[in-house]
Amino acid sequence: MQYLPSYRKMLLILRFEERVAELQRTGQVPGFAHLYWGQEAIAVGICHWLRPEDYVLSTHRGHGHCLAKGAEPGRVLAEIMGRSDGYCRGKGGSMHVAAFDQGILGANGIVAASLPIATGVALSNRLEGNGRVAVAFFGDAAVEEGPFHESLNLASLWDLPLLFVCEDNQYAISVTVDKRQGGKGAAAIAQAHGLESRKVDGNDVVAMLDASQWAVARARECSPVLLECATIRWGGHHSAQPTRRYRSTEELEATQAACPIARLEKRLIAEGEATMEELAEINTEIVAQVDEAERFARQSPFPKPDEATQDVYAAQEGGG
Ligand SMILES: Cc1ncc(C[n+]2csc(CCOP(=O)(O)OP(=O)(O)O)c2C)c(N)n1
Ligand SMILES: [Mg+2]
Repeated sequence: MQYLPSYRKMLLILRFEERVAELQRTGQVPGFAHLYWGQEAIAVGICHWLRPEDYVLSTHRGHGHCLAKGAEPGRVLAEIMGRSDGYCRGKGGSMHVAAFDQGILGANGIVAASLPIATGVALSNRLEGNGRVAVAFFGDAAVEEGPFHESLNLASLWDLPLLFVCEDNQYAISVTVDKRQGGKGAAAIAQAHGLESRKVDGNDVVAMLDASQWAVARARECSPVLLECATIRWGGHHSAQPTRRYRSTEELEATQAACPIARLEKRLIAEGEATMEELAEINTEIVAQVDEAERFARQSPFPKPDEATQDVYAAQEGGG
């Protein structure tokens, strides 16, 4: 298998997130953004095996899922910057990017919300017999929520074409998983609900591609599965949160060492799939792509005030 396409996608997500962090620092992004850097191998591994018409449901840390599924970087960045050329016309922002034409049914600020929504989508796919798969991405904290268990139970009971992807980065904001969960993690719980599951090194895109190929194929056969992907969150919970307050220097150094992109670079060079020069060229191309995305987003106007109640739920004439 050739890994350069996955390398490009992971690097695009990293360079994109670095740009979002910079734009947030300089006041170009309203509010905060929960960055996906460090977790790139998971979205890229899963989405590699998805068809354009398959669906993904995302989390508050959703930019990487959108880019891996095929969203245009310029339109994602415009959305994050609140501009009218964004996928949701600038009214969704970082935590609600949705691109229905790409099968991206939405990032989501509610922990564990992706699971029941994906379950409903998978039920509809099953009833229509359209052969589409739904993927629910969620963090380790979602495992502590009721909808996690309800969704796994229904997926198992109804044989849904559904893939659950737990991105276990060990943290819920600043609290580590060992202080929050008494069980053995998402993969073990999935088996208790009658689902097949596997644990994967989510920082190794080769392992992710392998496990994802199996998982997507099983889901397409209406045998729902769960992947528990071990990963590491690089930065703070969001772009403006200092992480040093609760993480030691050793832990932060280990974080950098686990970088999935650096790991793949070593492999590409060792196996002769690319040279250092070629990887540097790819980096230059990706930076140019992100520059273009930023140019596109910056030239896009903010939505007009008189459009404030258009394209949104729970808004009505006269407020309320
Ligand atoms: C139902 C619900 N409870 C609490 C919160 C507040 N909250 C936002 S993100 C977060 C932690 C999420 O951790 P995890 O699911 O592991 O995702 P990560 O941030 O690590 O990617 C919490 C508790 C929320 N948004 N929704
Ligand atoms: Mg987490």
